[in-house]
Amino acid sequence: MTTPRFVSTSPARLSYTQTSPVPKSLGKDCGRVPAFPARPRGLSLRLRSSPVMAAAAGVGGNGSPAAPVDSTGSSRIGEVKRVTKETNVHVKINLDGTGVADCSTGIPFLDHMLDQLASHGLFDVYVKATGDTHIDDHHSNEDIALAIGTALLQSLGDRKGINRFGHFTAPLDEAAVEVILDLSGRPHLSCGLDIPTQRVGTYDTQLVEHFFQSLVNTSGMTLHIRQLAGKNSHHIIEACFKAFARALRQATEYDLRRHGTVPSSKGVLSRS
Ligand SMILES: [Mn+2]
Repeated sequence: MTTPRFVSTSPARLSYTQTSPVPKSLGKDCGRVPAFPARPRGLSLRLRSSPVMAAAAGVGGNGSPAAPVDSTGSSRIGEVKRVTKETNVHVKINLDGTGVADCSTGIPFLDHMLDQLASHGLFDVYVKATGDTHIDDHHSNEDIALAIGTALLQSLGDRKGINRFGHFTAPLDEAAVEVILDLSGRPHLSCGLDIPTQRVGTYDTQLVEHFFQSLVNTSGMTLHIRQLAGKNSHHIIEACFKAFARALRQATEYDLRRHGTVPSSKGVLSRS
């Protein structure tokens, strides 16, 4: 079965702000605008849509009310390219997507879980990664989660008008997992999973908590995961990702009664 390509719903043109020298290693990506535009390090990429395209977009693709049109008309898309000696990761996330997943991480079970994130969050999730999986999946798992967290941080922008909180409990047969999250800007993870086997397929089940810890650290999210029931490791992890996807969808959707204001009594939601 072929997976449809990531579809970006609205960006009409791209502009780079804050000029700085482009690293030579990334230079070849900077002279053109491919389907997934490279984000050179040190540059801030702004995706803008025209008023016509914003109107055509109508109701938000994630089932939320249409995004309030802000002064910048920014799309809620985050993109990260992360290259180290251990891994090469490219992530793109559209919060207002339609559930399209295009994920190839080198870790088959993680591909399956990221498909859950897209499908149940109604996000468009693009992840391409290569890494030192000949050692084990640790570095790839961690760096992909770090990049997804950074992409979420970017896509959320100033977090104006969103619900901020999300809470969902997902069952999968005998398993049930509850996820509570707050897009507070403050990284915190409490992970109460009790996974009975060391591996699912080739995937080390210790890496589930490490995935969420890494994602929390870069996104600035408070995340509580609680396992209510479960005996089968695959079921427990999949229920966890499904609950996370739905809770994140809820938190990122718009609360129309907020009229585009920041959902904080402090007036600011940031990581600082
Ligand atoms: Mn690590």
